[in-house]
Amino acid sequence: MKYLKYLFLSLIIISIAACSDEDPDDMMPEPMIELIQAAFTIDISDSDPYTAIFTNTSDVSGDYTAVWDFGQGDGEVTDMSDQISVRYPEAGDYTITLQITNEAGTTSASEDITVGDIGICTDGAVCTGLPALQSAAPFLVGMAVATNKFGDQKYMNILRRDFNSVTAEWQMKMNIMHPSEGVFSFDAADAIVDLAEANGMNVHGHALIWHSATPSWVENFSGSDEEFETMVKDYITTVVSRYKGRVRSWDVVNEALSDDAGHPLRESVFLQRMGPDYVKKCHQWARDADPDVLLFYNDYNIAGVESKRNAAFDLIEDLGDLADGIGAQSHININWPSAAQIQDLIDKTVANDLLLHISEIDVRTNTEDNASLSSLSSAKAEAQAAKYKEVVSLFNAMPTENQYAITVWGLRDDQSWLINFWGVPEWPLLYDASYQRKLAYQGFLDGLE
Ligand code: 9MR
Repeated sequence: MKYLKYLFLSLIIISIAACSDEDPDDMMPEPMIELIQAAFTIDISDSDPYTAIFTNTSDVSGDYTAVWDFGQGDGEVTDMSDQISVRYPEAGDYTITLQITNEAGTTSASEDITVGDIGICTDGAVCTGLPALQSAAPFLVGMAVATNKFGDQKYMNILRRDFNSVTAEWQMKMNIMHPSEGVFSFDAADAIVDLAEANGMNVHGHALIWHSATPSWVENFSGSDEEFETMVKDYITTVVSRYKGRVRSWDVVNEALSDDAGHPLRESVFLQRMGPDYVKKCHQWARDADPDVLLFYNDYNIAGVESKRNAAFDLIEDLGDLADGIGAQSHININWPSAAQIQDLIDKTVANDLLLHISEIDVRTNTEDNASLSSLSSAKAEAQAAKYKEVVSLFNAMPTENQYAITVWGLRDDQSWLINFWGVPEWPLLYDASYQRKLAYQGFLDGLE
């Protein structure tokens, strides 16, 4: 018994000694449970601009629960999925909260969204409360469209909401509609005209003849000049007749003038094969095919370069009754052209009893300091809004009977042709890459006041 007592005491002493050598961490019976910080991201569905997709990005492990409040007054919902889609059909402001709970406690994250009349905006700046362009403007407001975007619901919602006229950005040009001899391809053009018709939109046809969109079989036409002319006549007659009564207006020969001194007709296969009267002939064939269609002469730098403006009005004067209007493309920038130059274009349009189509407007910002901007600064965004406002306001003030339309050359900044063309970042349009309305949109509206 006495020995047992000593043995027991010795064991206690040994175990105390052993414990005191141990790392204190190893003494914890179980690993510590840490709080999980709740986090989530919001995306807007590509197929439905009123549906938000919430992705739970909390760094979860072990046992936890995820409880959402989607801000629609439906209370809390426990949902452990990684991604949840929720539809917000009603306009308004919503706060979405995610709570993550584990043994260590609860954390939460919240984000606000605004639902406007074109769907969900994740940035409330200028995305709601603004009227649609087409309801604010007393003239047609056009958009350059392409069928490859027709599956994008957000694009379509904005198109239908803001615009009441369309121009095909490339799908109604000769290289697309007459790709090889004897072959016509109207699928895309038909889809554009059908869309416009289904939505009560005007269609501006662009462009019957353009040196930059001439198919190679036409460039290298193997027949005689006479056969060439017959082919062009057939082409124009076929296209204009096909869309008779559905396409309200056509650019007949796009950019016929060169930029050489005096702006003579540009060297092209049409000038070479058909002679200096070729523009007039093309207008005549278009007029014969549809006597009611409006015929435009469309070119760039019409406002900004005085000599070209004058040359364009001279060319139109030569066309007499075969021209109804002038298309000033308006690929402009925040500093150019000046209000006085635009006003001169307007005055000459009115003096010549023509319609004016601001036919392809986009406003560059990244034109100074070697295109050093890598994002749109607020100063440039404001300058851009001011330029849109100036153009719209001058156009709006001209006699109604001389206004045809203002057409914007693309919907979203990142879809603009200018980015590839100049090879530098640019943000020339009214909507940013996330379909948020920019200050430029507000500038357009301000021009209507
Ligand atoms: O923006 C258009 C671009 O997507 C096309 O690839 C290109 C060729 O069809 O045409 C661009 O639009 C031009 C318009 O038809 C005429 N004026 C200049 C425009 C920019 O190049």
